Amino acid sequence: MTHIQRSAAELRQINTAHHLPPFTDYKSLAAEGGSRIITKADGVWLWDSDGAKIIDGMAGLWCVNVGYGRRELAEAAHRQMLELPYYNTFFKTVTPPTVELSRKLVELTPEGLNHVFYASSGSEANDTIVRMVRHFWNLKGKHRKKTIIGRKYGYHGSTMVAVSLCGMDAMHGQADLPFPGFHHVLPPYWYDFGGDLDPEAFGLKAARAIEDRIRELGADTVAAVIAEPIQGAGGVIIPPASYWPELQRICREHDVLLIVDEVICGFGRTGHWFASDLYDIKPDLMTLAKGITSGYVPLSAVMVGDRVAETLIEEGGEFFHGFTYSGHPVAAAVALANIEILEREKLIDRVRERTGPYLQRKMRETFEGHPLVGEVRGVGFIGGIELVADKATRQRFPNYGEVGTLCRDHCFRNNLIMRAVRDTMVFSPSLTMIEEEIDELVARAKVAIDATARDLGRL
Ligand code: PXG
Repeated sequence: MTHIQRSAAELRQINTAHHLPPFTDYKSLAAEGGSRIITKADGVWLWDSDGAKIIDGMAGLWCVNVGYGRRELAEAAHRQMLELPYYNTFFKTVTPPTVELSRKLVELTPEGLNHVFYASSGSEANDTIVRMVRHFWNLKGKHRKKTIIGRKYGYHGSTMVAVSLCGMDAMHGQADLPFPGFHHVLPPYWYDFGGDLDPEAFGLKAARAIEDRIRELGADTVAAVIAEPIQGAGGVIIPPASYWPELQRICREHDVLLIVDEVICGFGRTGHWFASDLYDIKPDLMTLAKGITSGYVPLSAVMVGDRVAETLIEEGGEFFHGFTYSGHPVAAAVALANIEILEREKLIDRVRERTGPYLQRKMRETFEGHPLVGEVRGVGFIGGIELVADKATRQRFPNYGEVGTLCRDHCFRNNLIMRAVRDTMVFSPSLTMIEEEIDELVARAKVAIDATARDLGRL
């Protein structure tokens, strides 16, 4: 150990004094006594500095797909660091693990995605895509094709361009964003926006909101649509079956590129390698991060479809874009070892065929009749639970978001990690979670949701 051993109280005090963590209200965190200190992890379990054992219902931040404590990943990093800890891919050089990973990603991702551009985070990958898309249409002589359309509650990262892609008003407000040329339309969120329509009719309506915007702006000015197959950070918004076929038709008809952000959905989250496999999506560009290394080291990738790649290669000249760590050999070695685990242990098949249906069934059985719960939805190892004032009318509580936070705090106190997105409780555990652990996850969620209902006088 190279770092000094300190007491938890001391760590908390220093942290509060000097660290500005992401998405945090600093004053209220300090008032609450600072951050909880996570000290170790194994499988789907975390431990904090008080020795509490916590079940992780979120796989970190939707990323630790193969679970914690994998020696193989540590060893892959260790081996690569000793052999070649770093070399760049800028000036006509590359490293073997990076080459191997490119081949593997092309093999795993949907047909037609045959090239990879590397970065270190989902945000950087999405920034890269915007640069690439603009370059592409410029090369095609369509200099007016610049606008990108996303959806409300879409999440694509935190850099200036990634925030512009996001449909998050609070994020926009703090930074005078989005930049011009970034639009956001109705998400396929039947529960909040479906009104009297049945889900399939609403799915068509949501897809056509994109078409309406394309028509309004003129297809000759719209470069691309960006969408998560299932909106994760926006509240696990699962589109009706009618949505994706219609959205793909619209992109094709108006000659608008389709960017599919698989940062959360990729690498098995839905019980398929990619949600594009589940929904039969043929993207022009695809964003990968998180599960690509199960979060053990930072890595992201842009999968580039043949249409864009061929133009960049044949007509593009030098692409003036890249990061010091694009194609980092240690990250690539860890990604390869991670993919090997997913394949060897058949974790994705297990989620699709056995543990995913078990998790979804348990959640439904436990919560569908609950007085506070309006809907339980999910696929594979991702899902959401809607907390509502009135189940029949889908009426929200006043101060939308407060009840979710209340419930999230009950989870936290009960040694369960579940995220609240507004008043939707979301779960996304490691793909390694087995039935006994699922039972524990659901039991603790029940304690938290019951406690929330009691606070509100509903139980
Ligand atoms: N796209 C999607 C779909 C994401 O979910 C990003 C891009 C950005 O990736 P980076 O690596 O730049 O963070 C994400 C990230 C949350 C939460 O609280 C979700 C994310 C990140 C942090 C918190 O749900 N998703």
